[in-house]
Amino acid sequence: MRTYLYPNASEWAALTQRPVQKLDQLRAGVQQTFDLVQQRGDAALVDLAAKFDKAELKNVWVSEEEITAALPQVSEELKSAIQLAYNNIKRFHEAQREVVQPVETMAGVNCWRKSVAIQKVGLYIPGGSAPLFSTLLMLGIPAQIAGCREIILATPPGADGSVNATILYTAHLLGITRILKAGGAQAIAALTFGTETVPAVDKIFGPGNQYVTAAKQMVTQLGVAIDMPAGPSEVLVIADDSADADFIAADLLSQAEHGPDSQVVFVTNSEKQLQNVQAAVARQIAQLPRQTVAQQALNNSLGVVLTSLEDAMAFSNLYAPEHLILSVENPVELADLVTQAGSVFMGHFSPESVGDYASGTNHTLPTNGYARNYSGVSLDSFVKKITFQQVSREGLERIGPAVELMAEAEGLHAHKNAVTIRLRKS
Ligand code: HSO
Ligand code: ZN
Repeated sequence: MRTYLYPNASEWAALTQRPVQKLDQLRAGVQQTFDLVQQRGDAALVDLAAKFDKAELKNVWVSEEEITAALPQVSEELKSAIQLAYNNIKRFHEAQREVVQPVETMAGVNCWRKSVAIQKVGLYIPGGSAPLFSTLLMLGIPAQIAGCREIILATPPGADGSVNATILYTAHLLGITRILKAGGAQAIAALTFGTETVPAVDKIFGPGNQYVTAAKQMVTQLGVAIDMPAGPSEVLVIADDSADADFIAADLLSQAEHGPDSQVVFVTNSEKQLQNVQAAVARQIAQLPRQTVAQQALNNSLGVVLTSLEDAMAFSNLYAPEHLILSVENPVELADLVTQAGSVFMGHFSPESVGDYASGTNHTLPTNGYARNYSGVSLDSFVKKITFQQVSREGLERIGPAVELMAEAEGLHAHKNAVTIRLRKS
């Protein structure tokens, strides 16, 4: 952890800089994958699974038998933990439903807005060392509440051609039956262009490696929407002397273990607390199975001491972290000053892990400084908001002259005429 004692405000911008993502170099390779999938459809997916996942696939879709066989492989304890998370996430996202509110903007002129599900969505769940079935809950639950007509789950197969049993169990719980064995840029290609068996979708969600990230960026040029631009996962912890250094170290390490490029930032108003946290991190990391990954992330991480918690908050707002933990005596006061963060964890007993898994909030959040201008995934991410209006004859008489005048002033006479012609007829 690089440490900085009382850096000047003029130095903060440099300290809050993320490493630049080098996605441009990946584009040519991703484009080749796109071409293959576009030309050869499912056959290309089979070839690419052999090449990248070392899997021999007879069918790119998970069969019903595979799902049935997976269900008993998940322990009852894990099933009830998943159920608890499911209930909380569902509750929190259900509350995001918007009621239609008709507004009579003037007599006889009625306007309203209605949320309508995005019809076809693709959910990408990475495989590999940590199969994130929790991410499937975070994407599948709002998709289900929104009423998306088709939900396609794409996830890479293991070398034996199978999909992780807990991912299959979670999909089953969510009622998702279309599970595509495809990872990387080829999964994004299949969801974008469609194949003989894969429907092309309207929006693609979910995290992935840099190929997936580059591919998702590229398909936005082709009319497919994506959840948000992605970068490595990150946490910023603000703590004062009231915090327990062991708790903070655990929070920093929980983010560091995600990947070697994870971003971990610790900001405090106490030099003593910085030392305590560093010592606690050194103690705890030795016990972690993923210590090599966590250590790499920690090597690029940052510990900063500032003169006040207000300064710490200003530093955090500049960084715009994906996760912000306020491990301070009065988190409510400090939380009022948050202007840029994906999700905020307040007080000493709100570790990021609870939000990652089960409290109810969504863990698909803006990284890489995008918390400046993006929100995390929510029910809104799965709907379009369509506006409607209905104007009566009397309403048109009231509003029409203003429209005619404005249309004429813009030189758009056909616009004016669409009103005039109606008002002229009896
Ligand atoms: N912290 C991750 C989400 C996650 N954590 C999934 C554990 N599983 C999002 O930044
Ligand atoms: Zn996490």
